[in-house]
Amino acid sequence: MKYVHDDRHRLHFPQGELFGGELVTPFERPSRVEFILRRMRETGFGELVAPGALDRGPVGAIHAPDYLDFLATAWDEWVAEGFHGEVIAASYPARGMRQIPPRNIDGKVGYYALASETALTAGTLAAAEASCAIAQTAQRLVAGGERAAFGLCRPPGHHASRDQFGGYCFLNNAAIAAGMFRADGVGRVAVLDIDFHHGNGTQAIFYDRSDVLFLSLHGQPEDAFPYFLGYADETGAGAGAGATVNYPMPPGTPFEVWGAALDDAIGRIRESGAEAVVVSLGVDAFKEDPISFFKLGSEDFREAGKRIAGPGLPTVFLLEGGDAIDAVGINVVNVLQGFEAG
Ligand code: SP5
Ligand code: ZN
Repeated sequence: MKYVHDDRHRLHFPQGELFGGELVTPFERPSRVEFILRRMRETGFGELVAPGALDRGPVGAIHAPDYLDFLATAWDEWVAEGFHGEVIAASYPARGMRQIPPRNIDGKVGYYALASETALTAGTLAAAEASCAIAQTAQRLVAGGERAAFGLCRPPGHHASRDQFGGYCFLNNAAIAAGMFRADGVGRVAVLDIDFHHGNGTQAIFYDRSDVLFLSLHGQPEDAFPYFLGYADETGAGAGAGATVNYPMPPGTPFEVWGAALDDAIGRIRESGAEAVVVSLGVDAFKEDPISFFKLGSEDFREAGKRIAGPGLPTVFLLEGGDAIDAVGINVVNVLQGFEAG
């Protein structure tokens, strides 16, 4: 399988993540990519491809112009305001308040943020655009006839909505890739999100559309980030009724239960008539992930990959979450190897 990567992800490495009232080194860090690359090389898996230039059209089809403008100007405005730290949201348009982006950058960040753990820095937009270009190149490989491709996207994307960043995400790579399949004339696309966290951004982007099916396996919102979306009764709206499927699961969920949800999701992809699949490939369902609570082992990821291959559809794998430990490389490559064996 071809895989797409380049080094520009390093431009995004905030010093701080707001966690338990402290600023800690972000869980989402550059070494995640190194662990995966090392494992790809160790196992001789696949063939490295460099990304092409970012195609801004498909980005603008998913994200709002004012949001893209915010991402482009936030750092400079923050510095001009006299702030010395990284861009972190502190004030939000909460219940009962007006949803109007203010002029002041401190307020504007709150308007365009969905959570405060994610800091934006000088290099963040460049890294997010490079990550998106990786996703686009992986999509192009598959649209061009490859059975599958893997994009080592960093920063990840599935929490980013049309006009909000957070959960370590800025541009929604999976949504942009799915939109590109549609623009290529693929009638129906499925986004299968197996990251431990609910793909709130992807869900919101496609919630009222029938042409992109969204299925997500995740920690239930009662207990897990992003907390405010991902319940089972969210099934789509309007033309999109029935095209969103959520599998929220409780702390301690083992592979037997998670795998049954995966089988159900795959069955729905088969029935939907989808002609391509985008997999939001987070491996934070792993039992040792520090911010998650499922109990998958490394071999379970291989089995998951095998099952994802079942429908025989062209498939783009895009990296989402999964912590920076050796196992992140093993688990990602296990999914991809399982897919190829499946
Ligand atoms: C892409 C991705 O995986 N984003 C995840 C963002 C999660 N950020 C907030 C994490 C809060 C975790 N709280 C865990 C408590 C652990 N005891
Ligand atoms: Zn995650």
